[in-house]
Amino acid sequence: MASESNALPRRVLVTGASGLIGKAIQHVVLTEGGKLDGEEWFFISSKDADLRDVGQTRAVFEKHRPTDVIHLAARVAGLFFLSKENLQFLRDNVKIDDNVLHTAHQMDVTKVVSCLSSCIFPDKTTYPIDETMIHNGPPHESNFGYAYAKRMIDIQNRAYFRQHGRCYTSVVPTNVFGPHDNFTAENGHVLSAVIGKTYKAKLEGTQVNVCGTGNPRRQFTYSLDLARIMVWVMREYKEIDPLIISVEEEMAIKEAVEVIAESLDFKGNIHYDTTMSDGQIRKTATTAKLRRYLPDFTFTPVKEAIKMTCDWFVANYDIANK
Ligand code: NAP
Ligand code: GFB
Repeated sequence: MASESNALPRRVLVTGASGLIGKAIQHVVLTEGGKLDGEEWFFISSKDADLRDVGQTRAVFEKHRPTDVIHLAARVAGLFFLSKENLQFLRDNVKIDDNVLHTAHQMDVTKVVSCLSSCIFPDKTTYPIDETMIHNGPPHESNFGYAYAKRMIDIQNRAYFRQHGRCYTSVVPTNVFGPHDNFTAENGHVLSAVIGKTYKAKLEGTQVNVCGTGNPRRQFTYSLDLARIMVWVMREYKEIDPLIISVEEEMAIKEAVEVIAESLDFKGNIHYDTTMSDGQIRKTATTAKLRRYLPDFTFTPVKEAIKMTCDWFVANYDIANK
């Protein structure tokens, strides 16, 4: 991915940098040599500032004086936790996003790249979904609080452009997984939660309980691939309109569970608890726009990426969020 790098020097602030995607961006920038001459990067978490608080947001921006922001900070969870606390996810994320975008504007930040999510897509829709369809009808009821908060980022970006000419934009990742994920059964996303549960079942000699039928299909995107593309977006993407970032292929949850069991060498029983929700059956997104920009980008094959994530989890069991 060639870079024009014509706007250097650049001071990039990454919010939410201690999370799954933030750690992947740190890896790409600091370990894979993704940092360009003339760039300085600052990685912050909630320990540096609670971005729900406008004063703390302002203080951390004043400290680092960014020219560009990759905004990842959010209250995030898998389906089951999100659906229990729609109000809290709505309120916290609306506050975080408003504080970050408005402080960025007040401090003359040139570019902000925020994260939407494929769970914000309309529930009743035609497939595949593209970037123009995000607001066409209500999202799935299970995560409406989180989804409406995320949709507001796109509305805010348009308003900052219309009123102030700002290039504040967003990406739409699908279901992301990788090292440093949240592997807890309580609020992890499906892959990380099932990795955590399967490894525990292996250690304890018990069965694995998977939620739902295993039939829903998801586009599972490896965090390192997403991070590589997000760094490109920060440098090169000039649109206000969102960009879907995802692998093209879909995988049934049941198939993913089998890949996890094989990767962790789990030979015990796998039970599907069909009394639990399946959530949205599918939310297939098209990657046509991404392909127009980056026709040659190669995603890590999903099975390989699941195996690498399992290996990371086992090797880092002591420090993993499980
Ligand atoms: P994550 O692992 O849960 O990390 C969340 C990050 O946000 C952490 O660094 C956390 O800091 C920070 N944070 C949370 N509340 C904060 C607050 N009040 N003030 C400051 N920082 C706060 O999330 P992720 O999976 O990396 O997601 C990053 C972004 O991608 C989010 O905007 C999410 O909506 C979006 N996204 C994620 C997925 C996915 O499948 N994971 C899919 C689509 C979009 P601490 O560690 O200090 O708490
Ligand atoms: O990753 P996930 O929680 O969220 O996956 P979504 C939920 C799907 O996986 C449902 C099944 O079909 C569940 O029945 N599943 C099976 C499990 N076992 C488990 C388990 O142990 N934990 C979890 N969590 N699911 C997400 C949003 O929707 O979309 C996220 O909730 C994010 O916040 C993401 O925006 C992109 O894929 O349904």
